[in-house]
Amino acid sequence: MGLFKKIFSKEKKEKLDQGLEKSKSNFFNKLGKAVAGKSKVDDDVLDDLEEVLISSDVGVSTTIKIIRRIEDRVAKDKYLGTEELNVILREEIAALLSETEEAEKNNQPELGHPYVIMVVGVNGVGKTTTIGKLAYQFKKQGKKVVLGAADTFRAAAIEQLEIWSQRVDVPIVKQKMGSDPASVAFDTLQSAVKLNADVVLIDTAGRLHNKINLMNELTKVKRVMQKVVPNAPHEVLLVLDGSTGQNAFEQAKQFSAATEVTSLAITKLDGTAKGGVVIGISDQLQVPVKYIGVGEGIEDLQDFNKIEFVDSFFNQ
Ligand SMILES: Nc1nc2c(ncn2[C@@H]2O[C@H](COP(=O)(O)OP(=O)(O)OP(=O)(O)O)[C@@H](O)[C@H]2O)c(=O)[nH]1
Ligand SMILES: [Mg+2]
Repeated sequence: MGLFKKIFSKEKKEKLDQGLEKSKSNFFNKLGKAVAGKSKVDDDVLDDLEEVLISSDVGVSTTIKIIRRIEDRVAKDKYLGTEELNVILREEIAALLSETEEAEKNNQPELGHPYVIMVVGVNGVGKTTTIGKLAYQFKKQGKKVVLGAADTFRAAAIEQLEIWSQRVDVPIVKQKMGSDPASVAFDTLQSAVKLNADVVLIDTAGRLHNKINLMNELTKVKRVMQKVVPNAPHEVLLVLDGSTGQNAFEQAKQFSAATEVTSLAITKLDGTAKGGVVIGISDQLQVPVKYIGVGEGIEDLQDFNKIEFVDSFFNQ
C-alpha cells in the first residue's frame, strides 16, 4: 500500500508538472528577459517581476502582496541575487497561500447520506467531464455513485453524461431534453436514496448570459432536492476553465456572489499558459480550490494542494 501510494503520487506529480509546463515556460521566459544582465534583485527587477506576475494571470492584488513580501526580504537580506528569484518566489507564494483563510474543504461524503454535489459553471468549462472523473474517483474508493442529468438544455449534454456513466459503470437518472432540471434532480435523489447511494453528482446547464434565470433555476433545483434529502446539496462545486485566465476569476466572483458556492474546480490547466490564475484565485477567494483538471483523461483530475502546486510551478 505504502509503495503503491508513492508510485501513484510520483505519477500525479509528473502529470501536474507536465500540465503546468506551458504556464511555467511562459513565466520563466518572461522572468528571464526581465532579469537579463542583472545580478541583484533591485527596484527595476521588482517592477519587471510585477509585470511578469500580472501578465501570467496571477491577478493584481495577489501580485502586489507577493511583491511586498519580496521587498521585505530584499530589505532584510541586503544582497539577493536574481538567480535565487525562483526559489524566493516559491517560498513567498507558498507562505502567502498558507495564510489564506478559507472555508474548510468539506471532503467527507460522511457529512450526508447520500452526499449530494451539485456541479455548476458556465458553458464548456468542463462540468460534465469533471463529474465523470469524480464519479470514477469515488467509485474507486468503493463508494456507490449516482449521476443526475439535470442539464436538460441540450440532448447532447444528457448523452455525454450517459457515456461517462457507462465508462465508470455507475447509474444515471435522466429525463428527456427540455424537461425540468429540478424534476430530474428530484428523481435522482429519490433513486439514490432507494439505492442507498453514497454520492450523488448533479450536472447542470451553464447559461450565465441570463444570470437571473440561471440563479433562479439553481435555487429551484436546490429547493426541490431538499424535499428528498433535507440538507442537500452538501456541496456546490463551481467549475472554472483555467485557460480563460482572468475570465475564470470573474466568473468565480460573480457566481459566488449570486449563489452559495462551496468549492471550486479549475480545469484545462494542461495546454494553457494561464495556470497562474490558480494562485490568484486561491489567494483571493474564500471558497477553496478543491480540484484541478490537468487533462481530458479519466485520471486527470487531482485534489488541489497549494504547496504542491506552487512547488511545481516554480520548480525550474
Ligand atoms: N485539456 C483538458 N480538457 C478538458 C479538461 N476538462 C474538460 N476538458 C474538455 O473541455 C471540453 C468541455 O467539457 P465539458 O465537460 O463538456 O464541459 P461542460 O461544462 O459540461 O459544458 P456544457 O455542458 O456545454 O456547459 C471537453 O472537450 C472536455 O474534454 C481538462 O482538465 N483538460
Ligand atoms: Mg456539460
